[in-house]
This record gives sequence, C-alpha cells and structure tokens, in this order.
Amino acid sequence: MDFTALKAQLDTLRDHAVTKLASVSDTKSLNEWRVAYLGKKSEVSGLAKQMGGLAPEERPKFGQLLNDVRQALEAEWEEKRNILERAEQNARLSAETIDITLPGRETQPGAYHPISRVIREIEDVFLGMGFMIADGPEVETDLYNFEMLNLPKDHPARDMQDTFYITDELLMRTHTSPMQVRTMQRMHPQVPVKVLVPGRVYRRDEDDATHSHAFTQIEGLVVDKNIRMSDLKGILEQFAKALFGENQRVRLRPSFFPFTEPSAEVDLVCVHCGGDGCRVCKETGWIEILGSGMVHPRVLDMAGYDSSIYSGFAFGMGAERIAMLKYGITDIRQLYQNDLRFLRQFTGA
Ligand code: 2NL
Repeated sequence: MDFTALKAQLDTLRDHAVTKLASVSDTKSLNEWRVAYLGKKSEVSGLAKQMGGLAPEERPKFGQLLNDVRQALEAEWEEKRNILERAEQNARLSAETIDITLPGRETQPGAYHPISRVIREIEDVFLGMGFMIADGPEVETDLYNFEMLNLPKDHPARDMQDTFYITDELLMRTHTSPMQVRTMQRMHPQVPVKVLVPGRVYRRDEDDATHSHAFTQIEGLVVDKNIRMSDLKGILEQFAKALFGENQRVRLRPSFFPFTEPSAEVDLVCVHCGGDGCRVCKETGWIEILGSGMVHPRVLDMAGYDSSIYSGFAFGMGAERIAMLKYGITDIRQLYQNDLRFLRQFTGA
C-alpha cells in the first residue's frame, strides 16, 4: 500500500464520516457514529494499522494526516453533541411545562354530620353551665342498664321484645343512663354531680320516619342537696333558648319513667308556627323535645347518694329529634343514609 492510496482512503473515510454525521439526529446514533469512526475498532484505527506498510520516511507524514483527521472528526463530534444536547434539553423542558392558566381541581370540603353538630352545640351549652361530659360502652350489663335504674327483673322494658340481648347478662344499652350511674359512683361522696352523656343507644323498634332502632341519646344528670323541680325547669329553659332562640319557653307535662319520680315530658313552643297551631304541632302550639324528672330515690340510694340528704334531676332526649326540629328534616332515616346530596346541605356555618 503506497502513501497516495492510503491518503485517498483516509480522505474518503473523512468525507464519508462528515456526510454520515450530518444525518445524525439524536445522541444515541451520535454514540454509534463515534464508535464507528473514532473508536478502537473504527475504520480510522484500521488505517493506522496499515501505516506499517509505508516507507519509513512516509510514516510520520501519514501519522500527521491521521491525527488531523482524528482531531477534525473529534471537533465535528463535539459540535454535534452540543447541538443535540441543547435540542434534547429544550424538548424536555417544553414537554414538562406547567400551564399555570389551567383552572385548579375543585376540592369537596367536608361537613359535620347534623347529629355531630347537634351533639357539639348541646355539649357547649351544658359545658357553659358547669356540666362535665362522659361517655362509655355501648355493650352494657343488665346491672347498669336496668337494675341500677329501678328496672327490676320483671319490668316490661327488659323484654326481649324491646332490647337487643347478647347474653343473659350482656345487652346493647337502651339508654346512656348506665354512664350516669357510673359517674355517680365515681363522684360519691362529692357533690354536685353535673354530667352530660351523649351516645348511641339501641332499641328493638320498627324503623319508620320518626323511629330508629339505633339513635343518639343525650342525657343530663344533676345531684346535690336541695335540687328541686324548678332547677330542672330553669336548666331546660336555658337549653331551649340556646338551641332554638332567646324567646323560647318550655312546658312540663306529667309523665312516667321508672327512674324518675315525679316525671315530666318537656315541650317547646312549636318551631314551625311559633305557637299558633299547625300541622307540625297537631294544632297544639307545642312540640315534645325530651323526657325528664326528679331522680328516683331508689336510683340515688343504689348509686351511693343517701336520698334523705340528696336529690337530683335527670333528662334525656334524642339528638336526631333535635336535629330534625332545628334543620326541618322530616324523615329520621335521612340521617343514616349518608346521601351526599343531603349531607352537603350542612356545609354552612
Ligand atoms: C328520653 C327520656 C330520660 C332520664 C332519661 C335518668 C338517668 C338517671 C337517673 C334518672 Cl341515672 N333518670 N335519665 C330521666 C328521664 C327521662 O330520657 O330519653 N327520651 C328520648
């Protein structure tokens, strides 16, 4: 192989490499180009190996030419790499662009369930009057749910018909009174006892628009010396005004509960007609909101408070009933169905 032929091969190779490089359009094929023309097994390296066939005085000259071509191709490669990297970065940047003019995703704010709202509001009222708040188990013993509340073994309220029994001795509480009994036992001999107990209770009822086999009871209890019926009425009047407006009044009607004596049903001026008489109050002008009474002496004595020294009053209401009156809900079942169209109506303050 003579010098001229070898140089011609080198020139062809360089021209070929430059032409090829012009069509390279991504960094992957640029790498392949580099391996093909500048790598250890490349054609340029192949020509270098043939240098040995030249006359000794021609070798440095060809070596020089080879180096010039190598450097020229290196420089071309470098330039191409810069162009491609810049282009690829620009493509990446514009693909990742965030369009800040797009509207945001709508968020659905949560809301307290109307029952939770009523519980909180009533708790606030009674906390303000110095009551403490207690809660406890929904599975209760016969002793605390019935016996301690003056409901002896043969009492009709203990019937399988009315109570969800788990065993002979265990049942789903039918009222929150067991926690009031426990509070009295824990507080004894301290007075006053002033406690409010909100919680779920269970009764074997047929569900309809105004009844549920599981509902939320809120019970209150006060025990001290010299507690009278007028104390009960005063507290309930405060409660009615706080929940239903400053000009509310309450009315007590005689009633019966095994754990209070005397007992009274408490009415509110009809929230619908203001007392004039309408369909809601069945033309009476009054709406029943809770049951109450003076704690039965036997209940006080069993809990540890000597009924010849101490007296007390108690009351109980359904949070569902209060919520229905406050928010104009006509079917109690709406409070348990978790229909968002219903619940979203309570997002306001
Ligand atoms: C109701 C009516 C009432 C009581 C609950 C009570 C509790 C103790 C002692 C005496 Cl520890 N009484 N609670 C009294 C009268 C009525 O509830 O819940 N109507 C829905």
